[in-house]
Amino acid sequence: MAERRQSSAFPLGLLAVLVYLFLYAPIVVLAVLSFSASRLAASWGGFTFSWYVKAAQDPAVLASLRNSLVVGVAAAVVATACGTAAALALHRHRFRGRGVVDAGILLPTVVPEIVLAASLLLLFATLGAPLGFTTVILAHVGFTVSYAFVVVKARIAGFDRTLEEAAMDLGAGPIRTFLLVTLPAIAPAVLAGGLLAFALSIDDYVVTSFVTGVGATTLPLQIYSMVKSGISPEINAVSTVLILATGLLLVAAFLLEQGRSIRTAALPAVIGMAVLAAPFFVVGGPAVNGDHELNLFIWSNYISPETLGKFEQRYGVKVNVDLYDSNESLLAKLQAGNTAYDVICPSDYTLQVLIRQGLVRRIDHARLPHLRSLSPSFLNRPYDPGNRHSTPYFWGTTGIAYDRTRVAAPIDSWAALWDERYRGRILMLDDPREAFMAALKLRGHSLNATDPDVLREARDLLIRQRRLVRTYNSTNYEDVLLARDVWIAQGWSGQFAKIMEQDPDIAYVVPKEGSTLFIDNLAIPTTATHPDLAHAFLDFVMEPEIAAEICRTMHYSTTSREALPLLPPAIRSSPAMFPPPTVFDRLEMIRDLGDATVLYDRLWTEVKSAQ
Ligand code: N2P
Repeated sequence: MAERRQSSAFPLGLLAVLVYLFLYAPIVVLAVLSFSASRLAASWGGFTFSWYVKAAQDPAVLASLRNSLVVGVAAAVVATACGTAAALALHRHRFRGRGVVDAGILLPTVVPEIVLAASLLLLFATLGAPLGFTTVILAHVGFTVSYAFVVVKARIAGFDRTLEEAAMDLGAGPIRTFLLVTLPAIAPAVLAGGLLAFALSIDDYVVTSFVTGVGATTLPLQIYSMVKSGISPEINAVSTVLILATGLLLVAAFLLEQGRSIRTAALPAVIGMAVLAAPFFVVGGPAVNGDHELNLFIWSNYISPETLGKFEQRYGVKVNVDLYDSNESLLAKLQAGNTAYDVICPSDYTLQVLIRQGLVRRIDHARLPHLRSLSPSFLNRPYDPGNRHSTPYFWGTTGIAYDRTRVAAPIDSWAALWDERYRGRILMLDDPREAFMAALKLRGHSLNATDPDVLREARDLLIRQRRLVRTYNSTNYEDVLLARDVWIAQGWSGQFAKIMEQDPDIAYVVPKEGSTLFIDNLAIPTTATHPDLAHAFLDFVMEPEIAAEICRTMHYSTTSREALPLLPPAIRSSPAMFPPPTVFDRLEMIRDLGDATVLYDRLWTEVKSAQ
């Protein structure tokens, strides 16, 4: 019998080991790479500790870490207090419907996080609550309270109430009884609940991304925005610290739950907290000056920290940057309201929507002396006549970049993105209008088509293409091509122009069937809290030297006529950045399509969810 048990335990044990390996392999890889000296996030280049030092000195990382700690502690304290109170109340009072109340508290643990996030945002918008620290803390209390409740409830199930009665009989009032008898007995559970709530709060991305506002970026949001602006090993270091700290806090919570003493659990808890707080002691906290800040919401890969540093220096201010990768997310954020962005960067067709909905304010040309240095071809366009609401920032094209040594070069048609030979090696922008553009152009239609039959045909083409597509990516698509994860990619010109400087095997083409010309513009939201500084920023980036620097570092095409002579010849002659007139002839601009936008969204969802 004993023997049989042993033999059946073996494969089970092996299975358990494999499952653990599977679960922990990504974390181990991440942790190992965080010590790699190579600049590429996914390759080993010898041991170094420098990414940790760099992360600890990065003001954005420090600010977000501090925010995470403030939110985590506040949410944990409130959630644990509420969870404990609810657990005690349900333990003491028997009443009809108790089961329902009990289950009701657990609801947030089973509701999909995205639904919770959207409903919280809706609630705050209805109440007119400005998004920021308070809303993030309230939201975190909302989803952590159930966990605190469960942990405390499990513990007090075995709590002997006669102790309380004895204390009362001896003359102690309810408060004294609670403080001297009940609380000490359930303290380990309360602490465990608190630690769990804290760990969950520190880790959260989805809910936070919905309800946060300017200045309340937490560490997970910061990590994501670092991923968006190009993967660097610094992210590996930050992520490793985050995983280590939450892991230790969870161990402490687990020990307490198992009935271990508070002293035993103190060690992992204190180390976990210390790991999170360490960067503050190493380099001191970031300096923040609430009155002198500019909140910028801009496309990723659109401005460098160096350029922002120059603006900060000149005006003695701090620039907070949030990044996005689609016009749709910019629009969603602004339409939800209560954001405090001072400057945004919508594309032509999105600017048109924002103007119509009154979400951007009129700009004062008297405060924009450098407007004159821009090229007239980007001014006074139909989406913003007279530039009453915006200044053009960058322009570019959508096209295909590919590795000419691995595909049948030269490529000149959108059909290449449907070529079976490149199955699994194709990348498409994760963008409804741009993906549909490729399919529409391939069939000879306008990229602003609204005929449902034409759009359904394009949808079918895109569904057919799905199994050839390795990934949809609008963020760092150029890196994916540079690493040869794909050989052929749809994307926007600037980021491709950048990698073409590093890698002569990469070519860029605007397909013969035609493509998108975009003009992305700076505008000031109606809700901006620093409109003066926003004007200063708009003018700053139009100064010819600054405009040239932005163009040189980001490789998107400048709208400044006076910046052109200041550009190095390699950039001036880049066909991806400054295409010949023949290419212009086949470009079209995306227009806002009003009601038909809903159709695009629906069909795009069908493409993305097709099997
Ligand atoms: C920047 C993408 C360019 C924006 N990451 C295209 N409108």
